[in-house]
Amino acid sequence: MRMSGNLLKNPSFEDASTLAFWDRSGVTSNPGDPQAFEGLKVAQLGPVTADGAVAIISQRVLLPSGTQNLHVSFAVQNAVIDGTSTAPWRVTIQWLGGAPNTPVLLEETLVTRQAGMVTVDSNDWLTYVAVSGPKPTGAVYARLRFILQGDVIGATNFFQGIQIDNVVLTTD
Ligand SMILES: [Ca+2]
Repeated sequence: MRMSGNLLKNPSFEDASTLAFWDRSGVTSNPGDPQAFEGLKVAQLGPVTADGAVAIISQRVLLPSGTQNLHVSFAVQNAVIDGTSTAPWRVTIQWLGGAPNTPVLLEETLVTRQAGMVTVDSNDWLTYVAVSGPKPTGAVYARLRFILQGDVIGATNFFQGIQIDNVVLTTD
């Protein structure tokens, strides 16, 4: 099968409407950034300010016929908000059936924050590329999720936020 174009809408978060086409939960925003990875705006998750608090952006896409795997790439950097340590984050794919409110058939974690990831400069983006496992039988849609979660380990709060830009989701 020929590789698809980007399945995501508003993939660089440039739409004038805040995070258009992305579903959101928790503290999220769409700041302008003169040092955006691409264009002029980014998606920001957090800061999360409690143990277990989450900030999520996600987008559901219809899978093209013949989809076998999904490929995702994106850029990420720490959002320098309050100087505390950065919260863990992960990127997942949920494979969904075709019925309304269908249960998630399978959720895969494609990328997690690397221990010791430090991007404190305002133009210090890291880029990631990941490939899912095979599409489960019955999957019609997929949901790409960026999840930031506050954590407390001992006396240390991991409450910082992150910024995301230039997300590309394609089939093989
Ligand atoms: Ca952008």
